[in-house]
Amino acid sequence: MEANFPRPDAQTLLEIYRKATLIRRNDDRAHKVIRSGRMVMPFYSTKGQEIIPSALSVSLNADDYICTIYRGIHDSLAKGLSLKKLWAELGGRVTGSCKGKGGPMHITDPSIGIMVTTGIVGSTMPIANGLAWASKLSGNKRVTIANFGDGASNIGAFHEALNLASLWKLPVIFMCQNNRFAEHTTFADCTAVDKVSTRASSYSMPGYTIDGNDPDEMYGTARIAIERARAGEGPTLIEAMTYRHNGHVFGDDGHYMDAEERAAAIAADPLPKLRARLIYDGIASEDEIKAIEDGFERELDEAINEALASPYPALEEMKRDIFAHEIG
Ligand SMILES: Cc1ncc(C[n+]2csc(CCOP(=O)(O)OP(=O)(O)O)c2C)c(N)n1
Repeated sequence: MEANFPRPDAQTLLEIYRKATLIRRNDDRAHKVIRSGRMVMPFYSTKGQEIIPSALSVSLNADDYICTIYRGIHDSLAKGLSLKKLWAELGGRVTGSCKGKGGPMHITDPSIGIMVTTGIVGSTMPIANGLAWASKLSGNKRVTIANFGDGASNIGAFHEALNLASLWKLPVIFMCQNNRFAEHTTFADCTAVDKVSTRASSYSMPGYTIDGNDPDEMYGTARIAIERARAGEGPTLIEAMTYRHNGHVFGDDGHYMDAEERAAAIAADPLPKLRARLIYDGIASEDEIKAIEDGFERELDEAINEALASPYPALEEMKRDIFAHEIG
């Protein structure tokens, strides 16, 4: 990270830990719920990637926008999505964030700036440009985050979107979460450059490759990019290096992942490190941290039980919320 980038203060670090813990506990719980047979859903784990959205979103305003992908529950929770709306949506229930019509791969809650979750690889970037362009035209100073994976940086839409965002100085941040894998393919097997961030120079914007699991680096770089966007200076490409602990989707054992590399990444898990730092630096006591963790477990119990007790959407809902003008 550049030496002059800002660092998180004690309360911000605690907030980053709080968000990252919520995401981790939620991910662990989703695995348990699927295994128990209580819910059936496609599930793309974000285990290992929690610090990225947690350290980024502490610098976002409530009305800033994010666009994310199927592996994006961490982004949505960090932006403030309620566990109740999330779990109801995961279960396809009418009380979900999309009235149960989106499901796990399409979590959306515009009321808190979660504008889209998409399954089309590479599509967050042009959508984010559209939102950012609208912000620019209206002068509302909102910043848009386009989350995507390393694999998506090889899609044509990535290049088109970076070009246009730079040309029009759009208030957008291209947030590449480089977890080392596309579906089952390693980064090196499908990418012609060593670093995604080197592509930023082709489109005249700043590009950074940072340790996305380091809360200081992630916070500092995201804040600089957010301030640049808000000041009307244009987009930034951030490549946050991380590691996907699990396979691509629930049920994929990740046999194609190098076993040593995977074990090393899991051993370097950033969450216990941050937890120990908070205690060592006197930012929070063991008891306070335990209370946060236990609180999330209780919230999860409640959200899951409530979701399972909620009804599915009625048949009449099928044609609603599709077009700007309802067709009845
Ligand atoms: C346009 C398109 N092509 C292919 C796919 C199939 N597919 C789903 S996920 C995925 C891997 C994407 O990897 P990456 O962008 O690195 O994101 P990650 O899953 O690692 O977070 C692919 C190829 C798709 N959904 N959309």
